Amino acid sequence: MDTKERIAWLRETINQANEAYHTYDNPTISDYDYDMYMKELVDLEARHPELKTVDSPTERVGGKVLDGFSKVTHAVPMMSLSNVFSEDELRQFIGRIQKSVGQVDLITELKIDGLAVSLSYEEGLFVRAATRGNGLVGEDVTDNVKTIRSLPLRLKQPVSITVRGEIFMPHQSFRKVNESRLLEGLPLFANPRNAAAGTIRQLDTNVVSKRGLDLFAYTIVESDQYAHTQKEALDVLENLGFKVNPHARLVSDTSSLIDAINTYDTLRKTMPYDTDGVVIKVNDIALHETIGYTAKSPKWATAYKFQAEQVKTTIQGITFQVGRSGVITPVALLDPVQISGSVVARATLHNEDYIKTKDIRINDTVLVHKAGEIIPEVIEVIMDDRRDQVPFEMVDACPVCGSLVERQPGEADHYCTNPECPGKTMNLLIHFASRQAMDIDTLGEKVVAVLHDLGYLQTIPDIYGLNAHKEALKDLPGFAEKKVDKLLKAIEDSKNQPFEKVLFALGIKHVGQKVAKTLVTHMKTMDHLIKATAEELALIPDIGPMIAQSLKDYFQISEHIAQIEALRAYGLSMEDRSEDILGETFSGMTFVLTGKLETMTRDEAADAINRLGGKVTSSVSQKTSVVVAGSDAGSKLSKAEALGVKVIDEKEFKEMLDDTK
Ligand code: 1X8
Repeated sequence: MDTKERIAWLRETINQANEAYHTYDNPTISDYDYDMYMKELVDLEARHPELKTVDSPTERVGGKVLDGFSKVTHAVPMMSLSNVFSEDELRQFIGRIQKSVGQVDLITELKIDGLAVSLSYEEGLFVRAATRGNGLVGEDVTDNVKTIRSLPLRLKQPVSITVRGEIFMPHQSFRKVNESRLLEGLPLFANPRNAAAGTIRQLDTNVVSKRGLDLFAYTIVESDQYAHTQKEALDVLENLGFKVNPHARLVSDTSSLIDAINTYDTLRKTMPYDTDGVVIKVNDIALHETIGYTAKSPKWATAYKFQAEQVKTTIQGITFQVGRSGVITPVALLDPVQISGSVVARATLHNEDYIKTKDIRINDTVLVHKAGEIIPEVIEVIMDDRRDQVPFEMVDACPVCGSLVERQPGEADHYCTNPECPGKTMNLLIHFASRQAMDIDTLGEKVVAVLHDLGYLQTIPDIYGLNAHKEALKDLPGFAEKKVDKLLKAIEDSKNQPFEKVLFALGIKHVGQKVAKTLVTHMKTMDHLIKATAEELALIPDIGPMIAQSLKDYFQISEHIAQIEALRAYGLSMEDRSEDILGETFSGMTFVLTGKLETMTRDEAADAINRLGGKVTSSVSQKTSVVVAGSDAGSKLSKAEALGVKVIDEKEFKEMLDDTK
């Protein structure tokens, strides 16, 4: 097999595996084989760019950073659906249709709770995806939609066709996304629909590729050219290679329609994705024009909306939690109720604005639901039940230490202003010792509270000074000798945790596990990290300006630096020892990478420079030591030449690296 044939074989094999897995839930090859084939194809395409095609499965992995989204005018407007909320309204809808065209068959389909997209194909090749926008003009989200594995990049017939469907985030992906956001200290997505919409508006296609979005196709635009009925249109979509929801049903009278809706309402509770109703359409496509349209929606279709599971309860009190960064979060204490399968007794009230906007008060009767099946949330107050409740006031003193509470302009959260607030400190100490951080097994919430109250633990470094109080600790009630020995041993063992764990354990705002790992990979040592400018930090992939600023703010505080030095003195790791630093050959040198490199990515080149003690910056100045210019280098190269900065090509750069081996 020559390279061209091998590439064709790999594409075919990966595409078939993709379709089997993502469209039919029926895997045909192992994840391992899939990854190996994909890697081989990526490598081959990198070496033979002339053999790359727009429908290659490697197009799905992302790798593009977009500047924004351009506007797209829909050739056929994307209409919305009218809604009905009761059996009565449903009968009226059917009555109007029968008046217009007589007795007809209807088709029912699940209404997927995501965001609608329009997908265009030319001669079978996927060319564009656009959001609904205002129905007439949407946004071009082609690069992001390409990463959705169940979307066919090439149809099974070379047709030029526009298809509409719904992008959604399955529950499993939603849980994973929020779990990792929790660890990163990022705000959680309230529900899968927001998560899907937020993801589609991401500028980094790599991020989109990893979020686990999915897509059901449900409409062919100008479908009369392909089918006589909507049922046939769904079959056409499936035969072209789209993922089509399997729960469509034909009904021919109102009572079987109502039966169908009730079946869907039971079914949806076990579905692995959110649905918010049933779409009901006239099956015969030729009748659509006859029945017609309003300005906004077709008269031959409607959406029957399900009631979300909302439960009535009362707010018995509002309490305030102090997080490790000092954020004060109001939490409603509820009369416990069962919602979507579990007992709920607390619901976050987010912040002052949330409470004020909804005018939530203690003793109010409220409706509570689980946002995205997970996070209990107060939706609204039942005002008819309100008696003489007093309006909510945000606390002006920290509920733990009594210090002043402050809200910065432009922020929704209140913070405790006391840097030594025990609430903050205790949560920070608990976080530091937690399993994902330093993993000091026996230093849990209760032990921290006791040792903190007795004055043994005020700051993080105090943990490592505890062995000096060994005898005193053994005399404390509930601290038998064995327990103290175990605690001190766990503390001693934690000194072996790698730098990335130490960095995460410090509890810096926005520095979760993943961010800590990325920072360590790129900066290597605590000293580099402390000295890095916000610009240098923001050059690291996945590190945005918000994280960069948070790091700068943290290191600005002298107590934080003193703590880090104390921890270093106790023997904690402040540098990456995973891949030994190869040397100091590039120490003191500043590099700028420009243009396209052939044998390595820019990230890999930057890594190699960092590992040899050098720095990489984005712009050329007098201070730049060397510019590495790949092919198509632009203004940075001209600037280097103008300033007389040394310029080398990729080959010379490789030789420099080889010399250090
Ligand atoms: C919206 C949706 C439709 C369907 C499913 N889910 C939706 N969110 C469907 O037809 N199966 S149709 C539609 C619309 O026309 N706005």
